[in-house]
Formats: sequence, structure tokens, C-alpha cells
Amino acid sequence: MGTVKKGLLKRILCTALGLIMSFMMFAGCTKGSNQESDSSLILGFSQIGSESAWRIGNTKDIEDQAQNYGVNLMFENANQKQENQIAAIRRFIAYKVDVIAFSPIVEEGWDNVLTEAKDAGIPVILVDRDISTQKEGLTTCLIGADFYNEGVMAGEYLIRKADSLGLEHVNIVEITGTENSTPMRQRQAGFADAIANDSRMTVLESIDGDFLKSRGAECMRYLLDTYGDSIDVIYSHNDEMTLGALPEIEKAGFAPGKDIIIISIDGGQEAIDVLKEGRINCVVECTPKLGKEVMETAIKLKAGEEVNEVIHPVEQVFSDEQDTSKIPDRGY
Ligand code: GZL
Repeated sequence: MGTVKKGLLKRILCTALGLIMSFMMFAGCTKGSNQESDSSLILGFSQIGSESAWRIGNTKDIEDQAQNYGVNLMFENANQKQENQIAAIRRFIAYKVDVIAFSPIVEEGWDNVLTEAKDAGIPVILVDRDISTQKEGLTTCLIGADFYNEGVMAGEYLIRKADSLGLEHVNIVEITGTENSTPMRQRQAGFADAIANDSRMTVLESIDGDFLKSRGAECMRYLLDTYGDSIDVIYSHNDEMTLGALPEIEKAGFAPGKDIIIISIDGGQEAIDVLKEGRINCVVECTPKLGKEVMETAIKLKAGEEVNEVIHPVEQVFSDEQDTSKIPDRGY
């Protein structure tokens, strides 16, 4: 068989496989008991990737709640690439889904594809993260954490900790999440504002860890090489990067949680277990369990009902100020 024919056959087979997989994925979420169900609703969901325990927990909750509400879920994982999210949203538009939901990896660059969704009459729900746009009416609702408040809670904890230890100078290094993402921008702003009036506090450097464990380790190695034992506090925008940083701190001869105060965000089981060991001092909760609100909002949008513009889950702080042994299993 000629190369051309072989290539054509391969493309036909790949397309067929893709359609079968989409159907299986799509069909997989139409069974199961559900409340307020709408088994005719087709929801296209573009997920950022699988970069952290938080993200994996968020994906599982979206899938579980789609089944629970009888929503037909077309789920696509973008593997950390904005272009993959844009392509997925275009596929949802072509498929004429009822509602599109997505967690934008960064805030900019969505105007064109969301204008296409608007022109197609498909409402869009922002899940977890926000977008930055000058255009009106591209999205209907943001369901996700108040990241600014998470940063404030982290800063307020540090002030209390510095008071309890009688610290006169506090040198902080910050390992941030994905640059230009909503959680990175707002966690940084909330923390900075919370400590702004405390003259003891100095941020030596902020460095982008991209919410990844491997980058958290790399950042920590650089910060230790650069600042050594002048570091009093590490403020890390997610548990994944924190868990990557801890072994580097210990390799350098420091005891995390004792020689260096460790503040993290997300609240996944692995970080809470390390908090209980005393190697992390504070974990600000950021719940990944947004699926219930996503499904209820999608069902309302399809029915033409009004929806809240912003839905923030209630979140708490876990820290060495409390009896951490009583923190229940986190489920992600
Ligand atoms: C927060 C979410 C962040 C988590 C990280 O809602 O966007 O992305 O904090 C995840 O763990 O990568």
C-alpha cells in the first residue's frame, strides 16, 4: 500500500478513534442517580491540566457532580497549554454544547474564542480562575475561591506567628504560582497588603514556581543558594511547590517549620499530613470541590434562569495555632 494511502487510512482511523472516545467520555456521565437533573444538558469543560493534587481533586469533583446531576460532560484536559483550551472551546462550539465551563490557565488571551461562544449563543462559566478582558458579557459567572483573601489569611497568620515568636525582623521568600494566573496575582496581592503596615516584614524575592512540585524544588535551591540562613519564611502559593521545596530545605541543613516558617495554600491531604508533623506551619484552604455549583449553575443557564455573577466557597486556615490532629481527611 502506498505511503499516501497509508497516511490517509491512519488519519481516518485516528478521527474515528477520537469520535468513539468522545462519545464514550460523553456517554460515561449520563448514568447514575441525580438531583435537579437535566439529562439533556451537554456541558463542555476545559480543564487546565493535572499539575497538582488540587487540580486532580477538582477534576474528580467535576466528573462526580456531572454524574450526580445527570449532566452530559464533554471533558478535555489541556495539559497546561492555553492553546489547547482555546481549541477545546472551539470544539465545544462546533458541537453546539448547551454550556461551556473552563478554568483559564492565565487571565489574558480569551477575547476571540469567548466572542465566538457568545456569537454562538453558548453561555460560559468560569471555574476556579478568572479572565481579564475589556469586553462585556463574555462570561456569565465565576465559581471559585477568593484568592485575594487566601493571601490575606496567609499574611495575617504570619503576623500572629511573628508576634508569638517575638521576631523583630522577618525575611520572606515567595514562590508564586503560574505567572499571570488569577491565584498567583491575587494571592501575592492579598499577602502583600496584609503585611504592608508591619515594618518587621521584608519580601527578599518572589520567584515563579508555576504551581509545580519540580519547579518548587528548583526555586527553593536557588533561594537557599542566594539567601541561605537569612530566610525566615517561605510563602508558597500551593502545596505542590511547598512539598517540592521541603526536601531542599532539609538538604541545606534547616528544619522546615522550625528554622524556617512555611506557609502554603490548597489544603490537600499530603500537605495537611506534613502540617501535622510540624514541617509546615500554616496551610490556607482552597477547596477544589466546585462541581456542585458548576452543575447547578449550568442547569439554571440552560433553563434561562438568572445566576450569581460570583460564587466564592467558604474557606478556612489550618495551622500550628490549633490541634492539627483533629483536622478531618481532606478527600484530595
Ligand atoms: C487554585 C488553583 C490552583 C491551585 C494549584 O484555585 O487554580 O491551581 O492552588 C493549582 O494547586 O495548580
